[in-house]
Amino acid sequence: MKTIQVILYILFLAIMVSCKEMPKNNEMPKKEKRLPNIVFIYADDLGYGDLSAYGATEITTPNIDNLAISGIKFTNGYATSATCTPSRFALLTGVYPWRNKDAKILPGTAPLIIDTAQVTLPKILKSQGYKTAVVGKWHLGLGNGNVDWNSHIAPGPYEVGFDYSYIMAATQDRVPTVYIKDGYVDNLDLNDPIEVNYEQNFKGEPTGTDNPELLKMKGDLQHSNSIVNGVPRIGYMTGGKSAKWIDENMAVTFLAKAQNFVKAHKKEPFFLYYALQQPHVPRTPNPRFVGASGMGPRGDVILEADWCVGEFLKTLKNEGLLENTLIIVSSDNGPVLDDGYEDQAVEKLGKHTPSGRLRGGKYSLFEAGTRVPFISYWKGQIAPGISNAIISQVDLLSSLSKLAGSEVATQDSQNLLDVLLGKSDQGRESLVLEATSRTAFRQGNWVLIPPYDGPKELKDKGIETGNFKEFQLYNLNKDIGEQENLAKSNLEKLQEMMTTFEAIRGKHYK
Ligand code: NG6
Ligand code: CA
Repeated sequence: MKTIQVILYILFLAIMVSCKEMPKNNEMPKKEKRLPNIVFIYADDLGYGDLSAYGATEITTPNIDNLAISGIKFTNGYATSATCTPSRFALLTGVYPWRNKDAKILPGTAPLIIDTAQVTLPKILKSQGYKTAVVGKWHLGLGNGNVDWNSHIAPGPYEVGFDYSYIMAATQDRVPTVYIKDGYVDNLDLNDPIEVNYEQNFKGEPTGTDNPELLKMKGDLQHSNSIVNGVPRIGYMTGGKSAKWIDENMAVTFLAKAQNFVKAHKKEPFFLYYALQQPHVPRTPNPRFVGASGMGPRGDVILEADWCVGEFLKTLKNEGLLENTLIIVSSDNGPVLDDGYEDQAVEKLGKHTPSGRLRGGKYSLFEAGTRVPFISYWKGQIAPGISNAIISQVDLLSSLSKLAGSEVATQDSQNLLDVLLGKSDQGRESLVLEATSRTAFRQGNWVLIPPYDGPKELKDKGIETGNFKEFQLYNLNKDIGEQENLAKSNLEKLQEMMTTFEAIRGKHYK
């Protein structure tokens, strides 16, 4: 049996080698066209109305604006979900997040929620010869359920398809508050091992609840566990002193890693997933951005994020990579003001409208939960324009695979490469939207939101979740702010949409 396998393997190798040599023997060898680099820049909680290119007047984001103006600004670009983990899951797998019951906001100790055998965007690109990297926020779980933070942490980004990773495990407001480089906590002193627990504190460790005198920023009850750099977090942690991040330096830390990666791999096609931490809480601008927006920390970190994009673009330009790099900028979910810390996001908002003209925000089934800034830019290849085509981040798997010369279709991910490159405005016909494990449905210019309860804790905080005891139906063409519920007056449309929605989602979608 074994000998047969060996012979087959040798045969296979021989065929592979001869195939590789073939072009040399051709009379007219084709000049190999280099595949374009792909950079996906993903903001965290950036709203549809948070950029000046998308209509903000109280804040100016020149660097991202420049991409939107010189590239394509999508007005109907969507994250798949109104929170982080599910959106990131869909982005990397091309699968709607509601198909995976674990694709919910995860604690820092959660296991990896992507099956390591699953097709992913970085795996496809890698198989096409790309060097792949993720820098920034991960929030898709790590390990198999019982991570030892002091040794190799796996499975994680590498097993999902990233050659290089420099990440934070979950969110900036959750422990562990350390960077993880290629599966190892960066700068860890093994004599000061890290332990993490989301249930109970470690003996002698101060918490936000018990030691308010140590805080430079106050958190609500959920954000009042371990204190790191004067900021109380979700979850408890002990040890790892030398490895703890300094929040105010996080932006430049990730930026430098992103820049170094593209510099190191400029000679081969690369895919960089650059996952910015802003403007998620805790909002901790570097001193040079403190006060820059006049809007408090939330505005300041949006300016900081915009600066990071500008600096990163300079690197691409200086390395001569701009003409061969497709850049996509988007956000993982809509905006939120008060998300657990007293940082004056509400008080200092002034006339700024983070959701633009859309209703709702993060956690919401209304449009602003999932409709986000969505920009594609490729110098010399994409003609500037505005696209109203419906496109979702779940489509990037098929679309970018196509760009890299591979045709991979999943049940949910549509190949919209031509839309992304501005060659077509035929986007999706319909799209399932998700927020806190509930789903709504957009079809053409109509949105259907089935009746749902709760989540009460969000409603109590004044968050417009979009959940209501009756059906909601909106015509976005006439009512982009989703004010006039047409469910009762247009039963026919409601019925038609319910049928299509249930065909995708199943009858037991609740
Ligand atoms: C919520 C947190 C919120 C934020 C969010 C994750 C509470 C009360 N709120 O549970 O502060 O961390 O999770 O945001 O704990 S996301 O953008 O990563 O989905
Ligand atoms: Ca988010």
